Amino acid sequence: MENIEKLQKIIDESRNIVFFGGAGVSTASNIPDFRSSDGLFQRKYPYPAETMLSKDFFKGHKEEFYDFYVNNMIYPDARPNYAHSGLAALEKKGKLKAVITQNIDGLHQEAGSINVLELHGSIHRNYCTKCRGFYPLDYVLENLPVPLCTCGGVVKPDVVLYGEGLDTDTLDNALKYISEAHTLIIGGTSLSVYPAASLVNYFKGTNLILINKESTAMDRNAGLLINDDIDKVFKALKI
Ligand code: CNA
Repeated sequence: MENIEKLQKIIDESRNIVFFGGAGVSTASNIPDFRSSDGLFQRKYPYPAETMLSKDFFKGHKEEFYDFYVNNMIYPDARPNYAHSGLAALEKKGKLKAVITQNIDGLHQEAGSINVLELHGSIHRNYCTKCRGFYPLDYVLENLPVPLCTCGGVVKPDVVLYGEGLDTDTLDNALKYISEAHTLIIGGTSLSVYPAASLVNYFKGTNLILINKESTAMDRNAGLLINDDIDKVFKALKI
């Protein structure tokens, strides 16, 4: 309980908070992460998950890609949890300036967050690889095994696949928010996917808070380290 009180005090006193998060933010919404003991990387498939979610695999095995992607990355029934709604409430109060996420599930926006920087894209945006026509998630789900555009081109999720680069404007924007933040809350991320994870090194503010179930490479830099469920932590806060 002592840690929650410390976190509450920091949040109460901060006016420029930035959140940097990952898949662990959504596990309480029943979306598995990659690296936990019950995460996606533990499941058995013909190829490793990183291969099946790569740019080259999409190019050469579209049907297998979509089968894996839809069955493992899309959870249409998932709803935001206390972490998502707490962060949205902090933004509404003017305390939180940005949510920077590696997640692609859109749950921060569903909870009401406005300034969400999606480093790895979103399952909710899909574009034709030929004419750049836009398609929502429903179109993809209704047009399997491989969704095609009306022009005949293949529709691709606006998700950063392994082997693809991140959007430079989103990266620059994220870097700006982190380097100007007074308080950085890092949560639900193994901090092992680059270049996204390296962004947290640009923080030069006062309070570095880390909320994660397992240890990470940043643990020793954290002013406040909470090894717990981020959903539970936000549920206990008064926002
Ligand atoms: P990861 O490498 O799977 O790490 C997740 C981390 O969260 C682990 O260290 C866990 O210990 C921790 N964790 C899990 N549940 C909780 C919880 N309830 N409270 C606190 N900590 C928890 O995931 P990262 O995000 O670090 O890796 C980046 C990948 C994962 C990105 O490319 C994402 O696109 C990708 N991903 C996203 C989603 C999603 O959008 N919801 C789901 C699965 C994977």
